Amino acid sequence: MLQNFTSTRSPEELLAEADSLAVLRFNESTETTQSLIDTRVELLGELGAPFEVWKVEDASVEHGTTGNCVWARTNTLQFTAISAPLAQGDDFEATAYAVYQELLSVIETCPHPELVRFWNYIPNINHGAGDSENYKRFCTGRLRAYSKHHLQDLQFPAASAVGHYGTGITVYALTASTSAEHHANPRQVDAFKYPRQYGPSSPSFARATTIELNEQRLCFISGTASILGHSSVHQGDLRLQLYTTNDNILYLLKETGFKASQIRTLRVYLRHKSDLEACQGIVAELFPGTTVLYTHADICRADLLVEIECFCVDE
Ligand code: 3EB
Repeated sequence: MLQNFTSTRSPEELLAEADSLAVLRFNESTETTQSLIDTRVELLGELGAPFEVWKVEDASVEHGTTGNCVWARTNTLQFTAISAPLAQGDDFEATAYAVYQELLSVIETCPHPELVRFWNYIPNINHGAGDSENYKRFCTGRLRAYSKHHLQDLQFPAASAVGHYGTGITVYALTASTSAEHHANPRQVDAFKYPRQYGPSSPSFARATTIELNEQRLCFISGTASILGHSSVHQGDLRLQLYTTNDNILYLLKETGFKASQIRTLRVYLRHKSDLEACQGIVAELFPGTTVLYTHADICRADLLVEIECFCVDE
């Protein structure tokens, strides 16, 4: 069974465990640890300095490096990560293209090439005006790389794309040997069909992706925000944005055949640190008893205050 949790043990110790598939570090750090994935996104709350861990109970994990990618795999799942430095003035489209091109090449030739879930962490995501906003440039580079690998709309996996205050782009991906099913949200326009006003290239992701693994179904709900149709709603109102986000997540649970009680972990990306307490209160009301990780991250649309992603297991 795939497990997702946080731990305050050292990354060396966590990575040394035979069944660790991925260990993720938050915040910017100058220490380098082989195989540790740096999100650079800042953690909020009183968790100390935890690491996020994905592990597969009783599996044996093989680790490797191919070019700039680090990967770890069991007999059914693979995590692959890549980071690229970005200096001021570097072109986000070119960097996104290079990162995705290399990542997709490694995935394509691995034993578990089915795209399930991608995470994108991008510095200064909202910098730049109009079509030159970093996120929009990123979307163009990502889409070009997907096209080069003959992947299009309905093959795009669940994803999150948020900003951080560190340096460099990090993308990491979960892929599988079994076929993945990608899902839409009936209340939202598919991201890959967003109209031109959101940028020259639409974002390449599905609202949710499910896989079946060892008779268990797993569901990855993408970063979900206060968007109805294709429009951001409730600008400036954290509470109403969270209610709409929650509704969107409930629709996605229904679409994918999951129940709210099957949500294992939530990750909340919050634009303003000062919203933390209010956000914690509302999230605790909406998702009672669920393990939540709060991070300080800019959302890819400048008018959104919060985005939430979920990992669910059917059992
Ligand atoms: C949205 O629904 C909000 O570009 O990979 C959410 C999840 C969002 C993933 C991505 C963007 C991405 O459009 C933004």
